[in-house]
Amino acid sequence: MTVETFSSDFIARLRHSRGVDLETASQNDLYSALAWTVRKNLIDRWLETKKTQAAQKAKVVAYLSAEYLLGAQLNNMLLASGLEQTARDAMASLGLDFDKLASVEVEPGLGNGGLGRLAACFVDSLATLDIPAIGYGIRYQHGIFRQTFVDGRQAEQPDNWLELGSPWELPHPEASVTVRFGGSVAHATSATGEDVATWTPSWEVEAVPYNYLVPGYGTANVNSLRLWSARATQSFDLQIFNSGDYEAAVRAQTFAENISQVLYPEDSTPQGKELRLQQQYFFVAASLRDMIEQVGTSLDALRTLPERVVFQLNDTHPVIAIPELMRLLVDEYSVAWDEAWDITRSVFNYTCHTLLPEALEVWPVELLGRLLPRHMEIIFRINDDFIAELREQRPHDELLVRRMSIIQEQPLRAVRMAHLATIGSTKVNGVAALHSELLKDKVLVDFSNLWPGKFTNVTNGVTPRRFVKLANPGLSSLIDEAIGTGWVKDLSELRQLEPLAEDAEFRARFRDVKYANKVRFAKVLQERDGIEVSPDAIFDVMVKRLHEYKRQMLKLLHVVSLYDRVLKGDFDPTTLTKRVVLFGAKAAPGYLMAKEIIALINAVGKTINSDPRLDGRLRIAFPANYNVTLAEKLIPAADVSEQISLAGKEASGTGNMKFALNGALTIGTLDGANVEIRELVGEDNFFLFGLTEPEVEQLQSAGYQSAKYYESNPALRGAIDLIASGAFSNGDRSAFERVVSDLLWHDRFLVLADFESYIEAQSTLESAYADQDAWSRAAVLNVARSGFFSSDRSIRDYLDRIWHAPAVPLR
Ligand code: 9GP
Repeated sequence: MTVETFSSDFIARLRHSRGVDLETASQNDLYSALAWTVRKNLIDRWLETKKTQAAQKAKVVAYLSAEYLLGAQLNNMLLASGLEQTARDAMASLGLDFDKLASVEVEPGLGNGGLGRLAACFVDSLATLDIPAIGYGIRYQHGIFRQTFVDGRQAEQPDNWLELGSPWELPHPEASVTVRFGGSVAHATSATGEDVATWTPSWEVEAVPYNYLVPGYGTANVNSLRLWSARATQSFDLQIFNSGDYEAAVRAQTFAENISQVLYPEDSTPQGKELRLQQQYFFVAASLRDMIEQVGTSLDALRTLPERVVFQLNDTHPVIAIPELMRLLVDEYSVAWDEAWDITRSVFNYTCHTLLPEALEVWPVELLGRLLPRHMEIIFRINDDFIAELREQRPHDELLVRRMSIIQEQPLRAVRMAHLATIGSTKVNGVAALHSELLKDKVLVDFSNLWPGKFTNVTNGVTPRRFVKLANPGLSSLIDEAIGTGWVKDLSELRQLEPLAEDAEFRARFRDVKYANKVRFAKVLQERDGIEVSPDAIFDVMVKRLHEYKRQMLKLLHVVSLYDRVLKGDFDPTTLTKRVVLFGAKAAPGYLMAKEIIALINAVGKTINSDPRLDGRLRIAFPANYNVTLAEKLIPAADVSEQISLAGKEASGTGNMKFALNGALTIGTLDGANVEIRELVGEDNFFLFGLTEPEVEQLQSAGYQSAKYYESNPALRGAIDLIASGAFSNGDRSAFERVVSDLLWHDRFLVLADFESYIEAQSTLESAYADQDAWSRAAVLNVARSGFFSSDRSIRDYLDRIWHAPAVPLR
């Protein structure tokens, strides 16, 4: 496509679809026309992909995920279509500023954090590897909330990403699927003596599919992401409306459409919980129906399901799909129970993303039975069959039966979704080597004893397209020049950079790129948040969801202890290594302690940033509303990546991978994928500290007392006392009392136990940073040795170990 044809397509779009011309167009008109022009170049490929895959009856990977944290679309689409320069030149030829137009896009934030971003990386890699795949999810009207700070405290604003429409989606209301809820089940016996269940639901909702293009990189293949939006089946009840009760007439509509209103509604209230279960069933029911219709609903076709589709369950959120498929097969298509169960178990696989017991979902039997009565019956039957088999294999072990049952009896009768997922799947995987081991040895140990072959590991990965090629053009060009461009599709090629770590000139150029990225980020931060940071400081970065196990508190105590020592005259502030500690974190709206920690970080930042004694040598920068767009600017600028969760708590982490790939050095514990990062980049190029997982376990079972660490470590005591003294709250000693007393008397995540070791690692890091050339060498080695963390490699592992779905390249 030439610049001229791009420009004329763009103008035509503007006129014909937006009804404006260049003179009258708003920024949104221009952005939309630009997006449409780019999309046009992918549509033929998309249609061709669908046709080819259908003609070959190819096995499809159906990724079921309640979250996709996509990030901005325009640049990625341009990269995939190879039209970046054309689009830029075309806009310039029309007197338009491409970057300004691109900044109009509001990123679809349809995920909370790592899990949703992983799903987005995976669909990118599936498309790049030519694997027939479809991502199924929910088109939330409001994605993750927009975070603001009011007096340093988090406030949540709705995310109106669809306010001006999205040019990237293709709605297909004609392909809507009806999803039913509630009601009751009747049973009869068939002529052959089989139980026949008839579910009479009490309400229903329409699931409207919206397709998003997922173009592969360096291939013609374009896959789909299909997100479902809820719509009332009858927009209002005409009879009620005519009778004048307008409110009642629209109530049903609002009720139904609530389902796809908000990502993860607050689930601390019973109403919120129910809505979340509705969301889960809503999208999996629509997705299964959609998939089955593609395969065919005759008995013969249904029997081929295992050869035609594999469903990957992204965490427990979509696990209700297992009883749903059983219901479809048994109740709707009259497949015998045992055969249906064989089919079901062979098409599902489950990825577990956590080690925190509270993150493994359980649904009260009462709630699930009320919302999905037939599914509850099916779950009971699956459980009965499973327990009968278990009793045969492990007689006289009723404790084991109780532990493994899908139904927990205490403290509330509830369905353990992780057990249902494990029993109903062919393979269960963790997301990093350590995590998969802990899953086998602890979280699901009874199941791994019973079925050792069922458990496997697939270490997470990230897409190099978005997180290196697009986010870090400076580094990308340097790599291209050194080793060619093949790395973008085969990240293991980065290994070829290794010898260049010994090349002083290359190191200097690498350093220049990092510095330029820091300058670029400083500008972004100034414009976006009015925060000033100096590119001459170490950029010490901790960005991730705010959770106690991730230990933002540990990072903060490090800062406070430095400050405390300056206040006490322990050392001369001019000897401090210049450092900006950058935080980015959202707290779940109902997670009060996390919100307290955010307030404390901001309070500490406010005090130290304005203290002339520090002369700007130690600063905290905490931009609100950390999102994918900001990550793409921040990660390439980072010097230090903080991955400091308590060992045994972070399943994997994926930020850690993005930082290493962009040449930041990690300071971290032996947790999640840090273990593999350190192994690969080399222990000299990683700052390790902290207890190991077995040590954590030992300390906790011996009776951990955090106060002992407070008593025995003066630097730690100084930091905690300074917070407690009201130094960061205008003398108000009660302001952060909860945080302080929690650290002293509970400290579930052993912040105090790891403090000393963390401070030591930080001072090793500072000495290392002082030798900039040696630091650059380590940074180059981090890049060169992190190719393993490509999501392309993760997807290949899924294909080899779990999915066995061949690639279908387009001609
Ligand atoms: O907490 C994990 C994180 O460690 C991991 O990188 C990510 C993707 O696998 O999943 C997160 N888990 C969840 O968000 C909920 O289980």
